[in-house]
Amino acid sequence: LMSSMEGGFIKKIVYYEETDSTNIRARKLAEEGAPDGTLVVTDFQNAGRGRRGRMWVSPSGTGIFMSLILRPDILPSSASMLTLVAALAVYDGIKETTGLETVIKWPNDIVAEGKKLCGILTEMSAELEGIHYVVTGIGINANTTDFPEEIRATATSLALELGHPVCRAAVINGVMCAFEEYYGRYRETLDMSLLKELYNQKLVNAEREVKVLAPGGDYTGISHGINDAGELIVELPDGSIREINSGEVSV
Ligand code: BTX
Repeated sequence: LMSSMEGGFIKKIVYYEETDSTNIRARKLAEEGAPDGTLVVTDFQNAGRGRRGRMWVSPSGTGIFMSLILRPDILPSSASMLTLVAALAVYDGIKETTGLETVIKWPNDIVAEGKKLCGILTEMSAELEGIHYVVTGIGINANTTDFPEEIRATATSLALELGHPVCRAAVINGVMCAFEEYYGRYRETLDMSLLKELYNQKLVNAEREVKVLAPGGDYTGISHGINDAGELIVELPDGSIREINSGEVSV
């Protein structure tokens, strides 16, 4: 099923039985010249990573761990929007292949029943004038039913939500098909203007109180969804508006 994906938008699939992190592998392959549309997939990550040095629990035989190499002609400041494009693709791919309805938690989580089902990590190699490549890594808890103690209360999987295991290759295929479509729309404008409305519909934290964890101090406000640049629009209690960038803050 997965090899049948090669040829269109996905130029090449590189599969590892086990690796450190598909993001690390994808970066290495990109440095060696791997083309736009190379997808790196593994069954088991022994050093799966989240943002800011956090780790991503990546057990063998049950999860989806994949990283896509992209070479769009964009400024470094636009790369973080690819996380939002990927989130839409994961939402759609899961819906199409399993029927499960999920929500997006800006910027990089897919959530079901309030628990984390998927995380996305976008990294890039860039200069001020442009990027060399972007790697968008996606981790989906597919058939995992037993999580380590530290995330047991906050993590879930497709199998736990659906009550039965899923075919991981089918989910990967569904997510990549959706990614191709959304990435195409992103490239028309190089921002989120064509995808903003759809994204905001799926957003769990739209029109709700959010806590913003900012370097200068935490604050709360009402989220009004994303703007064209993919920033979260937050209205503070005094009525002032802040547009927050995913690189700077967490909600
Ligand atoms: P994040 O920093 O937003 O989330 C990391 C946090 O999520 C951890 O600190 C932990 O609390 C929790 N967590 C860890 N593992 C899981 C899990 N399996 N399910 C639910 N919650 C968990 C999110 O970072 C970005 C994760 C990207 C993962 C993909 S997998 C393919 C690619 N390769 C790689 O090393 N990373 C990406």
